[in-house]
Amino acid sequence: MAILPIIEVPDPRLKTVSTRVEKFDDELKQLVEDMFETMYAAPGIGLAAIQVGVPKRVLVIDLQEPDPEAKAEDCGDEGCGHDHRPVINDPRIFINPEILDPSDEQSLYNEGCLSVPDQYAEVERPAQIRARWHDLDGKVHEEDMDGLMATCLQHEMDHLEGILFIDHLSRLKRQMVLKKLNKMRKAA
Ligand code: GNR
Ligand code: NI
Repeated sequence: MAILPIIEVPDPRLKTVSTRVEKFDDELKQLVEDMFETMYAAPGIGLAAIQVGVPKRVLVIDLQEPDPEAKAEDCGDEGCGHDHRPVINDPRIFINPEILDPSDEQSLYNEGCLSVPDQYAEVERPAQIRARWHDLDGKVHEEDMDGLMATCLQHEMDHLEGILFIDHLSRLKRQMVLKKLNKMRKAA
């Protein structure tokens, strides 16, 4: 297991079109393990292989949504303002994913990306999709998705085509986001 460095803009590798996985071998399993460790450490809810410099069509997602059944845990820090509800872990692996019949209905989500750190912007995408992908054994799966899962999978699949969420914004908004990021980097 290893936490891998995450590539950030303007690294040109983020523009790579990733290639399909042909061999479902131990090297692939190792990559997926390292991607989960890297995503949880970041922390993030999804990661594409190209974000750790590997141009293969491999994604991991874990939405880590708060457990609606569980009560908030007291962190001891009075009024700290954070949500301390335990999350439900649901690690998902998508190899060679495809999107089938995206809905005409769109949904807006305030997206972020580990490769564009600490920057957020509203992106519109189809609200419902059907996804098809391979698992680690090469077996094919299909599932209807909506909500954050549909948004996140489409964000991750964009990475496989060398596209970032900021590429969906107007040029003005994209430049504003990149300027803010540079300002933040200089301050750090
Ligand atoms: O951690 C992430 N959060 C997120 C929020 C809204 C829409 C998409 C995402 S994915 C992002 C992690 C990432 O950069 N994946 O490529
Ligand atoms: Ni991203």
